[in-house]
Amino acid sequence: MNPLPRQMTGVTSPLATSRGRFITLEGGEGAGKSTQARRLAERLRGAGYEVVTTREPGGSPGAEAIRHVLLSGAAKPLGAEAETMLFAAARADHLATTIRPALERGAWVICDRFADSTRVYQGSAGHVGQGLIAALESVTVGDTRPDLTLVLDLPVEEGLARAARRSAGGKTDRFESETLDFHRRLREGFRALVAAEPRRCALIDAGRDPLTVSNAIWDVVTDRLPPHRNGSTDIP
Ligand code: T5A
Repeated sequence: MNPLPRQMTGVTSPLATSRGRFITLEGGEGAGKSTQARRLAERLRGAGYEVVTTREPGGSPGAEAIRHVLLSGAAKPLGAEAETMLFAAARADHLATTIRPALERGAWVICDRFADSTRVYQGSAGHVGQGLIAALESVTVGDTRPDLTLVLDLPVEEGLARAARRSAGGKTDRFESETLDFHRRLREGFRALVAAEPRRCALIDAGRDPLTVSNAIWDVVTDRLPPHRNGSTDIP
């Protein structure tokens, strides 16, 4: 589980006068997104940036309330389309309350899951029509699209085993308890997303140890989001 969004204040950002950068982490269950979001935030903070770490569903008080409804399974009887609309409602509040204000003041936002999770969980794996998903994304996300999406990829069985070890035999949530076939469709869906949008997305081999994965992520971030075009200092 992710911690609730943390916000660093009082740190001077080298990009304080321009829009911040928006990085999302995506992937199947237990891929290591929360672990890597924390590590990336630490490195960016070490470089002097204000960083907001957040997550979906959730990331604002209203969206956290909707998260509970979704992940407890309470919304499942309403059907996949209704769940999709609830994810969108949570996202709209999260964007308005947390993400856009942070980007506007020049902070870097690192978000554990975002709209691609809806495309893949509800769309590719859950069979909700792409028309509904695209319409909701257009209304909620608008032009607040991620600058970079890191897709953490590893075999389904390994991800589920990690998630199970982390919950130590505790209850699985609404999506963890889906079939193996559903989780395989998720992996294929995320890989297809990277193939379709290679400029925005990067596939990260998440089957390696956490330090190796975080070094690979750092290489992608420094390569794709060089800060010097704003006249600020390089990320070391
Ligand atoms: N969802 C979400 C949708 O269906 N549609 C949507 O639009 C959105 C936004 C969210 C659920 O909602 C669904 C997807 C999800 O099912 P969640 O509780 O936020 O649920 O869970 P997840 O996002 O799936 O995150 P997890 O916590 O399950 O996995 P993470 O964050 O990928 O993994 P992490 O970092 O917590 O690591 C899991 C375990 O593995 C270890 C960690 O220490 C931890 O114990 N680990 C490693 N072990 C070995 N090697 C490594 N490299 C490791 N990295 C981490």
